[in-house]
Amino acid sequence: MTNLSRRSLLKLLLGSTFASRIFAGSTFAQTSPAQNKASNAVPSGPFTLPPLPYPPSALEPFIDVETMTLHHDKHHAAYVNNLNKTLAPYTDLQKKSLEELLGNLDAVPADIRTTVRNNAGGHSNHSILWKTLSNPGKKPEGKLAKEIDEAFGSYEKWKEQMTKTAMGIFGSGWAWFGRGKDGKLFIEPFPNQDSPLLTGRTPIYGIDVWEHSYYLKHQNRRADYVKTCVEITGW
Ligand code: MN3
Repeated sequence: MTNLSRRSLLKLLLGSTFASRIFAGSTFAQTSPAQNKASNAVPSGPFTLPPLPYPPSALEPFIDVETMTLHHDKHHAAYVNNLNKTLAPYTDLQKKSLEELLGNLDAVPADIRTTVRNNAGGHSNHSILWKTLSNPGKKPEGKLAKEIDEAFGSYEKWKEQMTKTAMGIFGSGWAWFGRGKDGKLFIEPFPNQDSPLLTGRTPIYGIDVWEHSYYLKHQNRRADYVKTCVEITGW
């Protein structure tokens, strides 16, 4: 036998021993905990966390980098993960958009309805929030500016009403500015993670008054935070 063929034989033997060990169960013993882990793991879809459209420090000093990072990477991510986990057994519901899920909650099984309401709401609300902070301080223009003047008197009056509405919320919730099915603009308080989408309306801009959105920087001073939000809203 040549050296080469001996080496080949050795390789073959080692290979087959290795292969037989794999088939004898060591690989299965290794994969089953991994499989268990996979079944407990949060599904990666159908909903995904949108990246922040700017660096988390972009709104310093108004919104600090720690709050922005926690708010997006932990709180918003949790709504997305919980929604995916809840919808995992429901392939029909996974095909629906946030608008479709929230706009027709009666189509969602009763035992997961509140969870879907809270987490689809949380995902939708925060996705809109990050976008509305993209142009800090930029005033509304064109048609929307005109509509705001008509509906609220002026942009200053709009700010006052947003502030009053946000400050009037007891506990956690949102002040939403949006458009109704009739095309009319509104400002209204919403509890928890409720969205205007629940009643078929379109959310445009919201102030998140959950403590997680301001407590690190403003502690209990919700008024300071709300004032900041209204000033840094961009259009
Ligand atoms: Mn929040």
